Amino acid sequence: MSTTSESSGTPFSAETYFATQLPPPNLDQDVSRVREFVKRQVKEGRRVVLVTSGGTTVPLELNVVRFLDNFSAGTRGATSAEYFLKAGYAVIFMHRQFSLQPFSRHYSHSTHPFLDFLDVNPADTDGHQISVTPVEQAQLLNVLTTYKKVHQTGVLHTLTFVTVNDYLWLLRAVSKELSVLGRNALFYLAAAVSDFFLPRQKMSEHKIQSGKGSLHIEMDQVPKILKPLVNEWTREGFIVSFKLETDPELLIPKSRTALSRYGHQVVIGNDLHRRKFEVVFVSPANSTKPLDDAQPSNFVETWIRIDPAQDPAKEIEEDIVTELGQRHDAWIHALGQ
Ligand code: PAZ
Repeated sequence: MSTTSESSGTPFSAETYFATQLPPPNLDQDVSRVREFVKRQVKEGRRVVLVTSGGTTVPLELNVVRFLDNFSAGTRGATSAEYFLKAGYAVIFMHRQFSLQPFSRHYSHSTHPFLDFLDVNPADTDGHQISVTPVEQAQLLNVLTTYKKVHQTGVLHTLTFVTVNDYLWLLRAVSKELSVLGRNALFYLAAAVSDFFLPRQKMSEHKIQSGKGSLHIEMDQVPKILKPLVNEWTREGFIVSFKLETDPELLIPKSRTALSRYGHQVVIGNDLHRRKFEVVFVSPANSTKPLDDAQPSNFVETWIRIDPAQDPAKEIEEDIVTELGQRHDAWIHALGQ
């Protein structure tokens, strides 16, 4: 693998990153479709939420055979997108290719494969009539009806990424497009984005060969993208980021640090093993004061919990989206004064 001095030691700034790493090939096309979508939503008076979802890969070779990945299945993003649609938002769903998507997530090939509940009508000797197993009918009808309605009204737009590089370029471009919405834009950044990457200048062109003993790879830090998102790309949008930790002790301190560093509105902290039934909203206690993350009184924490034993069908994203809808409302009205 070749090395350059581009990044040794000093982390990439967002500016250096975009000056040295190549955009994904479909970027212009993706952006013009987003522009059309946003234009229509503005005309029809809807709020728009950008939901990012799923994990990013970090390729190790230019002709990529191997890559690093993470655990995210995209459940949080896909589920939340459905509740945002229900709450009247138009949704730009920016997700990792092949991760879960709104509506089809109910029929994931690994947890609920649809072939298992389709039957060939026994009276149909040609085998041309397919029916849905009775126990599945009510839910399928419900999901299908909402799905069709969402597509007819044109309130869901889907974009895909694979690598962390695709993600960063898309996020920057889409957030600039959303800036025309001002305070009516909401950013819900639930994707699990790699903190480290291999700049293309350091990548091997071809498949890394074995036979030379162990493999040592030094990765660079992915630039902290929330800062330019808040300060440059989209000024008035309501920005919600997620913080995932595995040590519960770190959840609140790290969420506070993110808020004071980037100056956005909410960090939703979640523990890897408890994320499906417990999250914490961390936000500034007083939005006009500069935040010092060493001062707990500068922050407010609000826990949202559900009890799966009481109601197995309940999804925590429903409560997350309700809470955010109210906060976004308050944000719009506070800025309007
Ligand atoms: O995709 P999923 O439902 O399996 O997991 C969701 C999540 C834990 C990735 C998300 O809630 C989150 O915390 N995203 C941000 C992760 C981070 O970069 O800290």
